[in-house]
Amino acid sequence: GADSSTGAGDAPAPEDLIVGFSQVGAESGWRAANTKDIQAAFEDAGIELKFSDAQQKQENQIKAIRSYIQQGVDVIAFSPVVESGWDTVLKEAKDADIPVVLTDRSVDSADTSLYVSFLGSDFVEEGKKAGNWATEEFADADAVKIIQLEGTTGSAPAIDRAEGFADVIGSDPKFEIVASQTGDFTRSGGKQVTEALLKSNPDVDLIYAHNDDMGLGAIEAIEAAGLKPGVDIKILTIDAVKDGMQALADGKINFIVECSPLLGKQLVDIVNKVVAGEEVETRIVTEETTFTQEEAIAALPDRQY
Ligand code: GYE
Repeated sequence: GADSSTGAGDAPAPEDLIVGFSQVGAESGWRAANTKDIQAAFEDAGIELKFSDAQQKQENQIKAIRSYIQQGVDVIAFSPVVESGWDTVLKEAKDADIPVVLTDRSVDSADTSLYVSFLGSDFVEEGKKAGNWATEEFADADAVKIIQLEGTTGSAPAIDRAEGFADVIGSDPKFEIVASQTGDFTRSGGKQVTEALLKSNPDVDLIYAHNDDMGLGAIEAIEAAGLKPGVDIKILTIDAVKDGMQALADGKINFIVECSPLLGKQLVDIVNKVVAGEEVETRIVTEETTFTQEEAIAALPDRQY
């Protein structure tokens, strides 16, 4: 807290601020890039960032948030691993007058006064973009069997990416999701689930993975089964991290919907506004694109993460 403040609306100096950030985990390339970007942005801004990694466990995030409340940080930011079950701890932050910013993932709390802003992607839109590609890619097919590799159960991106995709492909009965299981957004999860599901569904046409890492795990499983990823079985993913883009350029993935992890600068901006008592937008949506194999080849040399 600043002690040199002279009146309402005065922005405290960056070196007087402390922000507590509770990260989901280190499950994917996306997450690694997100962590790096957030840490770098606060470093550049000269604002102290307390950082904790919840290892994909909600109880760890709740503990971290409570400890930030106890320490009296100026702002709490976090990326909620799952959507539900946050009201109690968010109420505790509110009672302690500590503003909370949701970063990357949302909560399903009915009381939106529990947080000041939600900065991140529109995951339903991402799922729709994935569905639109599938519709075009398989325009001439009579039947399309799909395996869906879901993200972490109960997480906003897993729920919304499934929903957006189903919304689009659901209008054409030739598309059938023959199996859908969580791979927890990890490469090893994607590999294990694909290995198992390929045995019962050897004639699958498309794997829709909720992130690149699970798609990369699926590639390993498909190759181990003696098949060609991207050719015998097409692969559609979300994120566009470097390893995913490389696999896309190599022809092993067929299409990637981008989800940007570069949220650091915007988060710093929100923090600065909140502590200065300025209005902040309650929802800030990240701008994103999509990549074909040709576009991945062109974009790879400049890809930062
Ligand atoms: O797509 C996935 C990560 O919440 C948008 O989490 C994020 C997702 C991202 O593990 O790779």
